[in-house]
Amino acid sequence: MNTPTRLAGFGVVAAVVFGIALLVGRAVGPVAASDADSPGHDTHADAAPAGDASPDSAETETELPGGLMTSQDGYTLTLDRARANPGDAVPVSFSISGPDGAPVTSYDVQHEKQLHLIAVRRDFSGFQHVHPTLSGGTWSVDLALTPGTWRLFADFKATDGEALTLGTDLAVDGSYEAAPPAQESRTATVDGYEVTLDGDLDAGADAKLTLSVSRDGKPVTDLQPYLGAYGHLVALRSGDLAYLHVHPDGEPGDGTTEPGPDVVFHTAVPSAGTYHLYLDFQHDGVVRTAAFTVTAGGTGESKPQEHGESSGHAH
Ligand SMILES: [Cu+2]
Repeated sequence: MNTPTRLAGFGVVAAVVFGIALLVGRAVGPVAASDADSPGHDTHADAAPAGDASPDSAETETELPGGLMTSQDGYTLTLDRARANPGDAVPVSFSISGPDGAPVTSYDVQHEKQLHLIAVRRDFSGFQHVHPTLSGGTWSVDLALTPGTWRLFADFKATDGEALTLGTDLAVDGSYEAAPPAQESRTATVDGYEVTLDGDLDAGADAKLTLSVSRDGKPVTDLQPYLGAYGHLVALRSGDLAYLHVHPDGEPGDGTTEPGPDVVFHTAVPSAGTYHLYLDFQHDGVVRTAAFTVTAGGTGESKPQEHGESSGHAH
């Protein structure tokens, strides 16, 4: 596929994860190219059905963020049961069928796992990032579920396919009160850790986000690798829960990447709007999640966040 080619041009390959997520922000490229009908630009020729000259059909395929669809490229995510009772450890199982209709049983390892499952209630409560176990084409895991509608994201790469993130809803019985709409929030406290987020999101533009971890007022400088990185960042767009999964600049053990307190990410969000960001990080053997809410402006908009303070970190 053309993914590697595009990423090479992007220049922040380290930030890109599981394939398509960040390409969303690159969508400007293909659109402009198709308008110009540049010779040698064969992406659309490959993607569009023969005889269909409409650029729209091809663009739709290449521009969608991850996680919005239950079925894509022949792969379909199906829950064994789309309804569950609430509980602290609710068994949830699902399968992913391939282009031949049969459950996929062979997956490539990405970031140390064959499949990453993200679960979040649709009002952005109860984020979980877990790793189900595979048995005969069925994935199983326990989730902590409160009443409400949950979105499940399966982030995987079937051995015969491209990296995909499929999404589906799980209805959890019981009455509940929806969480209030999130306000902009750039400081998170979890288990005595304080995590701050510095940097702005801009629709379609590369953004540098610096997350800094401290405990008891002291910077944490001995973060532990979790799934091959000092942090994993999931961004979900408010409204449709479009999914982006971002990994930080640098890797543990590469000789230059410090184990905190800063973890630096580069990402590009597909549109202006509000994004919920979840940082998974590991310290003292425990993985914790820090949650943020950030509003992305359109290109050229001014934002209240101060840039200057983070510029001293030479990463
Ligand atoms: Cu994972």
